[in-house]
Amino acid sequence: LDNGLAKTPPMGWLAWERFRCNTDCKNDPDNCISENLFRTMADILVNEGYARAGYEYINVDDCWLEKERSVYGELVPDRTRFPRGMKSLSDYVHARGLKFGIYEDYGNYTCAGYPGVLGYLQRDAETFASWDVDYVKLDGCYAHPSEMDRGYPETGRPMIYSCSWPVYQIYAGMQPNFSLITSHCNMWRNFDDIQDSWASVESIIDYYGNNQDLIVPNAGPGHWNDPDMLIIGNFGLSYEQCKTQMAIWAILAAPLLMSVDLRTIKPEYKAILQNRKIIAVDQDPLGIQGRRIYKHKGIEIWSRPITPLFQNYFSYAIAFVNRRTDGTPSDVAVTLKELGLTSPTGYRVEDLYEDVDYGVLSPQTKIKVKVNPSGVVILRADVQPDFPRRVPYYTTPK
Ligand code: A2G
Repeated sequence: LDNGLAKTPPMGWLAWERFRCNTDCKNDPDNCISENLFRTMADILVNEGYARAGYEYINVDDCWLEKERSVYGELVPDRTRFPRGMKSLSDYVHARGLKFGIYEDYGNYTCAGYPGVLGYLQRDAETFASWDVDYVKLDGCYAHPSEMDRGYPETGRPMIYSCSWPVYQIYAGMQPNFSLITSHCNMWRNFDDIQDSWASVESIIDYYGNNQDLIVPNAGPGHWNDPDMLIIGNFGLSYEQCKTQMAIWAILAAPLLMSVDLRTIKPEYKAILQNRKIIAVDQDPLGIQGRRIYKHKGIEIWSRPITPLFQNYFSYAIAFVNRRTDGTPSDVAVTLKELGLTSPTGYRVEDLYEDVDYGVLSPQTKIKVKVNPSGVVILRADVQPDFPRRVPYYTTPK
């Protein structure tokens, strides 16, 4: 969607995977979907370095509404859990220099059974604009997949549109119309909801790899494929698996929406989420989504073209993933040329998790990495300018 937003994939925090539809503020006040939860997460984004690393959006998901619209037909946030209302929460988020996102559904009901926008599309869009909403996720439960392509109405307020409908169209056996989707949406879901397990993350990685010829060309500045939230720091992934999710999401040019309890996250997981070098890959201004370029006997190699360019040669982020189940680290040895890195000027290669600088390597150089089970090694290879090999462009005045 060409609305000037999401020039790079949106980054922020989204409630759903970790906090779900917990509405029990009586027995579980600290974890229920309430204004306090979002205020707390907004504070932590700012106070604990996430905002400085690029995480900007505080996003509400399902279960924020009253079960009925007002007698005037307006959406009403749950009165006990959001007593100050959504404008007040939005103001709180904005006062911290962050942006505010909300969730609704194209159909009669949201997936969790709260009022959907059907019949109220324009009106609800205006309501969100009046609350200074910056981001709307529009889900597709209880809606007709064929009618979702109309997109979301304009309100005059620029908002990111996160569209769930491609995945509902795929579930309904339709082939999504990606030219409509890229023109109506800043980001969209292609596949199943992420769950807190490695099996779920693997299934997403496989989906994006197996369908990359259809998926990859649709990504670019303003319009991104969304493989769903980062679940780093929760319960289901090991440390290695968390590193893999972060690396592959960066290769996929994915929105980085953390769904984790930032109050209790352990420092090593926070470090993954705040890894500046990997975030820079995700946020690369060219916005070219990467691909799986090798898959054999449980070893995968993923590659993404990034800046800087030199002449017609890109720089690259390269991720090696070990999906073997034999439980020992695997060595992978490959020349840069075999990875498609052919600039005769060479590449400066560094590891983005470990502090390893390989120096400047020629395309013929073989690099060897050791990849832990269900883990990743992610490298960055910056193409070198060739001026030392050319006649200098400067001359010494005589
Ligand atoms: O509703 C759907 O399952 C959403 N999935 C999920 O992300 C979450 O919002 C949930 C809330 O009830 C898609 O948007 C594809």
